Amino acid sequence: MIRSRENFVAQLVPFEIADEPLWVSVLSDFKQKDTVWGFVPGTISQPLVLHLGDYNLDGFPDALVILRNTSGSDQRAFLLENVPCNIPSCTSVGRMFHIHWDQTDLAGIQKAVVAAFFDIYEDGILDMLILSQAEGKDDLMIHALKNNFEADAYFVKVMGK
Ligand SMILES: [Ca+2]
Ligand SMILES: [Ca+2]
Repeated sequence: MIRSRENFVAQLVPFEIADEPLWVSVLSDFKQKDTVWGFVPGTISQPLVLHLGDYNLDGFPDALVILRNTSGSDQRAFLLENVPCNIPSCTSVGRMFHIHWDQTDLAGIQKAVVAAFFDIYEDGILDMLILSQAEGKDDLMIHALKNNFEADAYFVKVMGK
């Protein structure tokens, strides 16, 4: 049975926390100097995805997302840091996302299509994996970026038998 996309999204929401759905804007500033970025419209084969992970170990989940330059064809991965709310729309939840525009390693990867957190050296600090697709090529390229964040924290890995 083929379901419509709207139905599929509705089924992913298990319950409402209020009588009316509560929507809070936690990301509103998409402007980098004179350039405006926006989410890449999702498709069935490549849906719009936020990959979550606490890259700076402050206890709040951050996110990686692919954004497209609204006035050009540039498409890049951006790191969204979970920070205290400083805009009126998110005061009820206290947190918001701030886009790291100055992340030069991510900015150097053109035509990014997927970005996710992954702990490459298994040291407890999340690194990043980015897939990009060069113009006119079918094959994807994978980029691994090591997170230089130095955490003053201990990391314990527990493995089951
Ligand atoms: Ca965090
Ligand atoms: Ca790591």
